[in-house]
Amino acid sequence: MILPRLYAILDASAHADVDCLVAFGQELRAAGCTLLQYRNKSGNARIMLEQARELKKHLGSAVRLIMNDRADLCLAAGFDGVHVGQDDLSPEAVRAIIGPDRWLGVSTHNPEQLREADLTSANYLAIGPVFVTTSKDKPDPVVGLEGVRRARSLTRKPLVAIGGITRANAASVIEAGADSVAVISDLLREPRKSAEEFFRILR
Ligand code: 3NM
Repeated sequence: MILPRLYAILDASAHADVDCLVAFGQELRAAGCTLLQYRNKSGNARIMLEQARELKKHLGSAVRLIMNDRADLCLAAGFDGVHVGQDDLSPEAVRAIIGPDRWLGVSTHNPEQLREADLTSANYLAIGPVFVTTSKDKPDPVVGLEGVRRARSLTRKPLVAIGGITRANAASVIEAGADSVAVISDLLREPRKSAEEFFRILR
């Protein structure tokens, strides 16, 4: 499995309504994004499913869609994978729900969590926050580029770096050993232009 250099995250809280969310995803797709995660921390499952189905309808043929946290909503919306954190269902519990073929990603924030996640059937691991982020409530301590290097040394699975990653620092994150950068904020203002620049910088 090969991850694209840019893993765009569509955070529902950053968009006024589902039409804006879909339009944002379409801009990212136009820029060449092939991997998108839908994230909605509001916890309203009904709204999440509605939004996810719209994303699937408009983007699903061209883009791999990953559901944050919720294996049930991944299946209900016909998504391609699930991304879980340390407080969600365990990787193996998710795997039992989504089956062998959908992608499973696991967030980690330190070497112990990374080692543990490496032993699971996760298809890729995430490490973060690499830098200071304002997009996550109660983020774990910043791991820095050193944390990315350390993570790289501890797993052979594809590695996603997340947290405070921008066009200005993305090359250093890939240089430190990440296969892909996951981004919320630095795509928001001009998604198409920004994503194109990420791809140019990370080629
Ligand atoms: N997870 P931005 S940091 C969703 O450390 C998320 O696991 C993190 O947003 C982790 O690109 C983060 O705006 C926020 O910093 C990423």
